[in-house]
Amino acid sequence: MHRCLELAARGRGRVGVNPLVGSVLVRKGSVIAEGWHEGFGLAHAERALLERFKGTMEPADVLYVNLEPCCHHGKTLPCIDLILEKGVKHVVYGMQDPAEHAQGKGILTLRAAGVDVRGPVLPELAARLNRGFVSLHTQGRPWVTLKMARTRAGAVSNVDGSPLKITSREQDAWAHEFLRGTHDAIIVGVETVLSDDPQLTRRILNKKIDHDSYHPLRIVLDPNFRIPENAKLVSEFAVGTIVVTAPGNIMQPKCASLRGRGVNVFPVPLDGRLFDFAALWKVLITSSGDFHGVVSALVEGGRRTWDAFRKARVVDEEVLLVGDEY
Ligand code: AOF
Ligand code: ZN
Repeated sequence: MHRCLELAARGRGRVGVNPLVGSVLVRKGSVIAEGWHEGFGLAHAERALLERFKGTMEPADVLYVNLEPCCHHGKTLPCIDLILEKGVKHVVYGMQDPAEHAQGKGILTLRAAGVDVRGPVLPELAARLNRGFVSLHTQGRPWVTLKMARTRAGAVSNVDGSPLKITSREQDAWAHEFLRGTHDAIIVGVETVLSDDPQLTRRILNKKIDHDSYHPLRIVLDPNFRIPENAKLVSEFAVGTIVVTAPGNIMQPKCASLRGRGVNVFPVPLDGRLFDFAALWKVLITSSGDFHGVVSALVEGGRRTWDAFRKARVVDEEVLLVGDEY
């Protein structure tokens, strides 16, 4: 199951609103085939494995998968049909699928067909890996982590509001590797773009770590469409950046210009001076064009953005980095 979770994580940034799923086939204690869900709309993990496996299934072979196999017709055919067709007799799953079309139906159907199904195995780790997918199906919105940094004295910026370098190289390395690396998107308010002109990429701080493979999407909340056209997020790093703004701004020439560079500009109605959260989630969890939705977001600031998320009671986890000033 640990191997399933490792394989599953390879789908990060590719599966959109789908779960991260990995699967292994075990014979006499050894893994003889592997598969994982490689992208939105593509084969599920078990299907990827079973289609790739060219050997003959033996009665004692065990198929492991970190999410209950599906029995519904979605963008792909039900995995349980292929599991039965290939003659798999033993299945071990990590957790039940919280989606309405599942919730144990896959397990029951396999058992009814005579398959020995065991689980859940390591359900806490499985649910932690898929906390975004679980949040989508239980809370109707992405999992939200708030990231903050402050000095030991409590400052989050200089007295005049200008940015203050608070965290150490080691803390930055951790934030890039483990925080940015485990969320589908980073969210910032436009104030942060105006004051810091950030890149919001995962940078190689420790050359031994391969940060190149995965970069979360970058989302800027910009009600009044103040983002400068020369901001790094919409010039150097235009592809993979999403600017969310009030619907009235879509007619501005700047919108066409940003879209021409590959920036996604999404209109979301306001509720007072801020975005209507329900409308924001709807846009973020809906697939459109090359955007397949996000189920987890790391809110990196600034202060007003943190406050808005807290006030709306949509924060699942807060990470506080305490540093000296650098
Ligand atoms: C995945 N990958 O490996 C597994 C999934 O629209 P579809 O056909 O891609 O179905 C998506 C649903 O299938 C998803 O919500 C989840 O309930 C189930 N299992 N999905 O994308 C996988 N095993
Ligand atoms: Zn499936």
